[in-house]
Amino acid sequence: MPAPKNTKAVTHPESLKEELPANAPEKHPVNQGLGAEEKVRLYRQMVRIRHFEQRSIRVYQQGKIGGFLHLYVGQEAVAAGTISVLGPDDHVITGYRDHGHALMVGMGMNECMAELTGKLTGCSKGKGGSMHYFAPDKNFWGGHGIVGGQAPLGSGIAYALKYAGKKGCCLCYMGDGAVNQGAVHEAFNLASLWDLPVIFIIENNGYSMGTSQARSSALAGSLAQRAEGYGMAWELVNGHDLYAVRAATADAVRRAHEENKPTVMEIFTYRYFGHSMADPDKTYRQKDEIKEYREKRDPIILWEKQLLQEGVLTKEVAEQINAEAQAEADAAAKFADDSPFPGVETITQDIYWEEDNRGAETSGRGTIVFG
Ligand SMILES: Cc1ncc(C[n+]2csc(CCOP(=O)(O)OP(=O)(O)O)c2C)c(N)n1
Ligand SMILES: [Mg+2]
Repeated sequence: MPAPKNTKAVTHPESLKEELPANAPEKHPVNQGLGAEEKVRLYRQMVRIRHFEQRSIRVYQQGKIGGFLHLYVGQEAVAAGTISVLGPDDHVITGYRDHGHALMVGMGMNECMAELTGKLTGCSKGKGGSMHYFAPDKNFWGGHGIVGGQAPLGSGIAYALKYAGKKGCCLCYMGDGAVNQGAVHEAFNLASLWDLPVIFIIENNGYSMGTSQARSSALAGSLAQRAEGYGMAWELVNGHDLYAVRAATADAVRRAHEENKPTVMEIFTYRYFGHSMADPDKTYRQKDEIKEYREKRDPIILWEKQLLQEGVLTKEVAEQINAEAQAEADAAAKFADDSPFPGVETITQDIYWEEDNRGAETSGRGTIVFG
């Protein structure tokens, strides 16, 4: 059967040009307060994500990664912009396209690369792979393979924060396809009903695997607008503009911290590679569309231009940051190569907490997490 025509797919980039409000996000207090060093740090963080991803492609091609590999290239400003405004009691949970978030919360390239290759030194001891990065010590709760499955968990984390009396929130990321899952709507409902400090972030990259948003989602205006049905605040955000992402996130975090209210943010972004490395990406979108994003809307190029213009970055420093990130990713690939696989005796470990901690008190474990 021939691949269905995908003529409506380009409505996604068009919506960016025409519909997003130009509200001078660079003037938002969260951006006005950014020093030169922090701006360059954000650049470095996005560049590190990109080099990590590009290096992981080679590792995959060398046959060292079993299972899926979902790349974040093109979406870097979403993780960088949102996570960079968080405080110590704010938490993060996401789906399987999780490498960018993991590096942003402070996980190291070594533990992430080793996890991709199933090594014992990986963040999940080599048992989770690409889709299951975890770092509870960094308030990072995965890494989930079931589309939309993280939405009820994100609401649960927000519930726990409120219950524990913390002034914190949970950023709960999902794709544009995930918003059609029943579990997401159950999570929306309870988040609003119980006034939970959760921020649902739809990373709208225009596609769910090989299906464009136009072919999969019924909507009045936008995916985020569905929040209206639940009485929740919502916002559309240009995901190629770091200032815009930070400004919108800061508003949502304030709403969560001060009012215990949820928000739905729909951030328009784009992935340059296929859904996963198993997706040859030849049938459902035009090469020109990818080219246009790479050339005109690349979040890293745009941020670099911005910083050059502001005089806080030079071409030489940008090149040095790129070279360092590449070297760091190379070193991580070597670290993964040199690390051992988990032994067969570990196969029954880390399945159930209670099994690994027999006799230990299981009630009140939330206090360990949030205490
Ligand atoms: C419940 C469930 N249904 C189907 C799948 C298979 N699947 C994996 S990713 C995906 C597409 C999701 O797309 P989107 O939510 O837009 O996220 P993106 O991959 O673009 O980040 C599907 C259908 C799954 N993992 N879980
Ligand atoms: Mg998508």
